[in-house]
Amino acid sequence: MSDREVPASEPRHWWRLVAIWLVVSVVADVLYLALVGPHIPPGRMSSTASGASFDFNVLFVMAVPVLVAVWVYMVYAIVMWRSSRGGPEPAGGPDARGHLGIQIGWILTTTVIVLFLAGFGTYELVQPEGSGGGQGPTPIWTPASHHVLQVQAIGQQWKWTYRYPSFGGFETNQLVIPEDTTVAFHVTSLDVIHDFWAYQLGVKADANPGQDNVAYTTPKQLGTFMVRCDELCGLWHGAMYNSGTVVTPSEFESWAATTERLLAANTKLLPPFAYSYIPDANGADGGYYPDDVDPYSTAETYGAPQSAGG
Ligand SMILES: [Cu+2]
Repeated sequence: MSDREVPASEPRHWWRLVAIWLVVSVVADVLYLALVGPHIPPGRMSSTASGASFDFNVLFVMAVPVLVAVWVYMVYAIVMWRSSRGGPEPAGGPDARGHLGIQIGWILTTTVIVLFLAGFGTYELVQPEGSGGGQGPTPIWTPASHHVLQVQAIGQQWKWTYRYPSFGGFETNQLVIPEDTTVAFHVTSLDVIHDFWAYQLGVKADANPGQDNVAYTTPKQLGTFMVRCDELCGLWHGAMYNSGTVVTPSEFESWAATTERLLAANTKLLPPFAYSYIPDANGADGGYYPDDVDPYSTAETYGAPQSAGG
């Protein structure tokens, strides 16, 4: 900014503001990264969770200098140009209108920030393997690993169950997955729209009836994570949650083999594993339950209108 219209006695406000902004921004960003950054949710439990935490930190580190610029200017103006300091009535600073430097600087800075964030955001959305978001039945961004464990997450009012197609398709309400193994969650629903949200894994995918919605992640830490329904799905939506566990690959293999054996009798009563099920409680025309165990099949009053003789 030019000093041409500023009296010689005036301090160089512009350079002072820039210096204060620079120092406060650097200090605030360093403090943020040291004190807050490591604790930003959803944490580091999986590849996709780490990615989400990293993105939050990048956004915050970029936003802080913008916030500081506004606050520094405001505080500086309140202190320097308040009328109780005496002197002549404040008449505003040097002209900004028509100032080519300010115009170019303003447009360049905002353009660079917005374009960088658009590019960065798009890249981060793609890697790794779609960032833990549901990609529909035919994912574009697939894992490099060829050892991918398939786990089906089935939402229904109001609980989650899980099927393991590579272990005979058994169904359980326990979500157990192995560490350091890429997992493909196949998310679907038997009734209304739910949303499978494995919070600490950074995985979130809509559960739609009749749809197979795939989301990938690779667990990186042992422990427990929360699973919540994140789509308002009826009266007990708020109670639709359980937890999952990341165990070592060998613990997983033995858990899965044991559970497959223990549930073998139940698994026989289930429909064969499929990537989605027709959400029809009557069962007679392809619903999730086979006719002989369908809890609704005797009444046949629920669901679509019945044909004659039904
Ligand atoms: Cu739900």
